[in-house]
Amino acid sequence: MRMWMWLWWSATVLAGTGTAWSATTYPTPPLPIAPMPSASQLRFQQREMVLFFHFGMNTFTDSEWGDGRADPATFDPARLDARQWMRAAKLAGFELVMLTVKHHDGFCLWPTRYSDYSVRRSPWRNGAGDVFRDFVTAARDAELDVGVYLSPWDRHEETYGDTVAYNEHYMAQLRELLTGYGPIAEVWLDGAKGEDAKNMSYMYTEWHALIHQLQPGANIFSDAGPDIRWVGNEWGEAGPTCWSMINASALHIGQSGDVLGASSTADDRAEGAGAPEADEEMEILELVVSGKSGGSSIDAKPCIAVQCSCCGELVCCGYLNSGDPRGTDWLPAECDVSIRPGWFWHANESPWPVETLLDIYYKSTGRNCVLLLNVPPNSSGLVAAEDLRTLIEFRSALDDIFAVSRAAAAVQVLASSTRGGPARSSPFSPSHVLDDDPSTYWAADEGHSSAFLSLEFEDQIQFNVLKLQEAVAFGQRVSKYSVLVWAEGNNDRAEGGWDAVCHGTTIGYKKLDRFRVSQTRRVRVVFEEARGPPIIASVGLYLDSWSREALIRPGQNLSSGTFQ
Ligand code: FUL
Repeated sequence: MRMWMWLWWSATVLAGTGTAWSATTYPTPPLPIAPMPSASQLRFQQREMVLFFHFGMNTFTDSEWGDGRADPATFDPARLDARQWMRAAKLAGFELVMLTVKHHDGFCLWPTRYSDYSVRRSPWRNGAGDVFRDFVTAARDAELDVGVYLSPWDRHEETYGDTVAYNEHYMAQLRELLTGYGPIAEVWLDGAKGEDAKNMSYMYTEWHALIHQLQPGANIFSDAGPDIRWVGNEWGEAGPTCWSMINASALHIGQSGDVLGASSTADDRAEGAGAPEADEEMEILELVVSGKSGGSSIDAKPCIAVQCSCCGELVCCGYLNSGDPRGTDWLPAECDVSIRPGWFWHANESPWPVETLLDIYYKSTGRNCVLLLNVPPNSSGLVAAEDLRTLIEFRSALDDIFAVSRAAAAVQVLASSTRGGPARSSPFSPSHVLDDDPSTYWAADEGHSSAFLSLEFEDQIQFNVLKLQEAVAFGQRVSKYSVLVWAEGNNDRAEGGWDAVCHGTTIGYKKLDRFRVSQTRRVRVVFEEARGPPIIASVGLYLDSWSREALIRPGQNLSSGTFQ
């Protein structure tokens, strides 16, 4: 090709359709802002929900914290069928299931060589059974990943209290579980122990190293990571501001009272972590879990409740709960909560209504966290029929709300700026927020920490839920945004104008905001503040007819009635 023809061709293509880039001009992806998630942490957040099974001696003794003295003969789940548990998990749309193989009472659901207090001494299958083996086999058959909860606090084991001996014991049990049952995706290290527990130190550094050595793909949960952090309460609620970053060195396992964060000063928190400004710190209450959790002193973990400056709702606001925009560690939070008042099955308890589960979902998965929902099998060894019904209804509600995004009908997506612009030809074009591909995204141009996206529709659309997702592989960025809808001109307002329906702080992997039903042809999300140019993977608009208006709390300061 002659030189002039080549120049003409490249000028036409690059300026015209813009779909062809030469190797030297193709725009690079933006630089990430540290800290960044690991591959297994990203995978963890993409699951969005995990199903927890609390099952053990407590199931038969009607207790929550067994004292380790119940007779092994008491454990006899006549109809135990882990395949039924997995059917429940599949029907409800879970991908990861986790079992309490040893709770605080020390009774082991697998025939461990290191304790005489296990299924081996029970009448169940004449002592030849292994609940964890059944669990893992059924999970693999159902193509579900497996997690394991092994309580550090052990009220039966006689070495408990002797630091060297008990750490050897605990690590020997970890080895059995992590080498004998195939891949394990999550290991749950519960920080809970009673006030009467013998004093001793857990060798966390060695535990963590051993787990990662034996199961490199596993995420380790504890109050303080190293891969997943606790959210700071057991009713499944993250803070309305929730960063995946935190300073892990400020967290202390088992001392969850550290809700304000040891390393941050009050000024730091007011500025960044979503804590209220000093003059708004009007209502600081000690919240004791009631209703949703076990109801005994075990769950009376304190949380500082404050009135949200955005929506007026009383919200939990602690360091674990909110994370830290200046945190040096990527440690996304997991929100544990039970479908019933107790963690273990009790004949006189029933599951929460589906509206409550939905509310929990919005406040956990919808606030940049993973929901860890506990469904305790009963003393026959099956998921109770009413729990199964609730799970199925929960799934129907989620499918009903989120199956169709009204945003998909947008005829145009405009952005204030686009990396590698102009928008239409950039690989980071705003239209990527509407595709279902989490690996594509819109990136605002370099230097633009505030930016906006506008979705334009041919016909009026109705919605009351907004979904935003950042491409968190590049670090979590947005710290303040508003959602505006266009109101057409009318008698009061000839020209029409933008109305705010919702103000938010952080976004992260997934943020869901609920508000009163809006009807409009134009929706604008204004990213007001961020740690760098916003990078948005997805925007969705949905109509939720399940959430009850009754869940709206008093004190809202937006005319349109934000209630998230
Ligand atoms: C707590 C434990 O004390 C409860 O019994 C339950 O296992 C819950 C998930 O963690 O800390």
